[in-house]
Amino acid sequence: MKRETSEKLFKHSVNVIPGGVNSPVRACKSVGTDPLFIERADGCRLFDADGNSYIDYVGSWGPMILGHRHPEVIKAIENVLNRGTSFGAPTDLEAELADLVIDAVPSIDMVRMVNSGTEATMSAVRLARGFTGRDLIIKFDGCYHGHADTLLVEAGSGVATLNIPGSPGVPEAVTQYTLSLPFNDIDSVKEVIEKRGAEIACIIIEPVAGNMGMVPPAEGFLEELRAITEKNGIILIFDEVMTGFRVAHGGAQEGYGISPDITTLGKIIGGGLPVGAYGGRREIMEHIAPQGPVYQAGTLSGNPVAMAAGIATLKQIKQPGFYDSLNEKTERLVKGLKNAADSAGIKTTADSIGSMFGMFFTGQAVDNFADAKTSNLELFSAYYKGMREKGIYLAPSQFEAGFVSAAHSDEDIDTTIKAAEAVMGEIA
Ligand code: KE4
Repeated sequence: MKRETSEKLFKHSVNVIPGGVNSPVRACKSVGTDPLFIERADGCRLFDADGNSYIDYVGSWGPMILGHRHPEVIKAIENVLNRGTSFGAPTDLEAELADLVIDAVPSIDMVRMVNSGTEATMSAVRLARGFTGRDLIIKFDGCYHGHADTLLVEAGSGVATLNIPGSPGVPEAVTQYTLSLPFNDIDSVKEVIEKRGAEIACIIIEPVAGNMGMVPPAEGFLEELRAITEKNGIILIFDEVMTGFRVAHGGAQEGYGISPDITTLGKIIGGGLPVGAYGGRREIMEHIAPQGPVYQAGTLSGNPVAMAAGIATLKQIKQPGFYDSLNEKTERLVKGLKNAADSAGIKTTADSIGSMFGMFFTGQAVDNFADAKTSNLELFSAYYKGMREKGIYLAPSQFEAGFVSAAHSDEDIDTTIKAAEAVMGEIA
């Protein structure tokens, strides 16, 4: 495929933007190639600067569950522009989106809009600390909750040891309050709570992990987590920035029947515009300024244009049957990808939850980050590049999830499976 224009644009961007991108994963470094510059998108397709078209399974990393440029979303954005773009004052739209979130997620009585998933999780952790008066937090290896200092930690060696900063610039003084434990390992949680339960403000988890590749919770893991946090007065935060409105209308918490104390959201609720949110039980949320003492603010929080896009999106996905056909398509896709690998003798572990999917290039089961890291990254890179050459746009990392949209047709799924059959044969 022709790449000249993307290459030219990338040469310019790398001079003026670190790595030429505004978010690291987009640079495609981990798959050893350069990024495509996207000209436009429509339905389930992206069109790059050289005019090549791709079936898109990244969907802007989750938001585009309706597909690109859904007419209702575009119309809602056009309409709101007649009112203006930002007032720095409350509007009817914020409560309208809040209502749609509260109706969909029973554990949420009140919700605060912010501008990104990072802001949502950062604020949720501060709220949990403010509400409990405790400092320690627990997260899980391989779960990503955005880039707030307190959540950018790598697992220390050994379960209960304190953590090491996950990036230069994050002081030990901050990460000393964050413990990272193996995902799906309830014993490690029990061990830490045994020792330091009274100091722990919250446990934050992606109920279905999507940032180490897709890793579902082990049978009973979330239930035990809910029980033990309840018992110890620890706030349970479900980070549903990716899974919210994705794995089910009410998120993973609906699918698994768990009621967390705080939920963080993002991506889909902005319909492609910058929106994050955190919400939960009224008695907790009332601690947020200006109603309570826990401070959190944002110039563009609840921005009318972003709210309009989110409202239009959530109205579409609450239509009856929306998830049934979407989830079926996803299951068929993953089965096809897995069969393609099997026929080429390539060992993979593939799965889907709702319209989120993952495929690890490893023959073993993947229950946590350590398992995920047994994947063959060269093989994944060859697969990624081969599929891109055939017009299939996947996430450029083994440790990301894929997404199917309502705009993907059965024919698009068939085309994707055929491309995988060819590529798997080539790379085997
Ligand atoms: P943002 O700050 O990127 O809006 O959200 C952070 C975040 C929080 N929680 C979860 C579960 C998330 O998946 C994310 C962001 N996801 C990544 C994709 N792995 C965004 C892509 C990127 O970093 O460019």
